[in-house]
Amino acid sequence: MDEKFIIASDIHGSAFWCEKLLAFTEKVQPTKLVLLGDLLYHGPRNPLPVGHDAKTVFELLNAWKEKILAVRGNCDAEVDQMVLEFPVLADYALLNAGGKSLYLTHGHLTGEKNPPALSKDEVLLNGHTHDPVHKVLENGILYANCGSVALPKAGTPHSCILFENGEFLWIDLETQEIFDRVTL
Ligand SMILES: [Mn+2]
Repeated sequence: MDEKFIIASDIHGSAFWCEKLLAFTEKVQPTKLVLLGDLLYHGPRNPLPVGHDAKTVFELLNAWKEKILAVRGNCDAEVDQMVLEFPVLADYALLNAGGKSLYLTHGHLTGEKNPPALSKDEVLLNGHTHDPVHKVLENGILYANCGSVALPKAGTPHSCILFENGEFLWIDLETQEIFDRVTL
């Protein structure tokens, strides 16, 4: 089982934090870089993130287009697809990871409080809340949130998930250290 995935979300146009994510991606060389939405815009509810530069972010991401699997966030618009060279407008995607099926979606359509109908060998993956957590939901499925690359919820690290050897590892993008983990 040597497949590796990086799962990240909510870059919100920060070139500074996008570069941190891509430096980690360069080091890990994953099979896929999964992006769970909110790529280029900060959105009216958020402050401007450090290093906000949407044009640089789309150029940085386009350099990784062959590796990227992306879904749409609530801040992502049709015009973004005109500059991004990989599909970004799907509401969800499925990815097989070590015999489990990952249901990938941003979180504003289906999430922890209104999960899609999934079976026990599926995992619900979200961004959107900027809160890096995992828990087993009432319906028995594992819910995991990769947190935000650029605008983490107060007290949480700038983060992404690394899937490796059947585990989700939460990575602090400032230090590249693991701060949480769960076995699938
Ligand atoms: Mn969002």
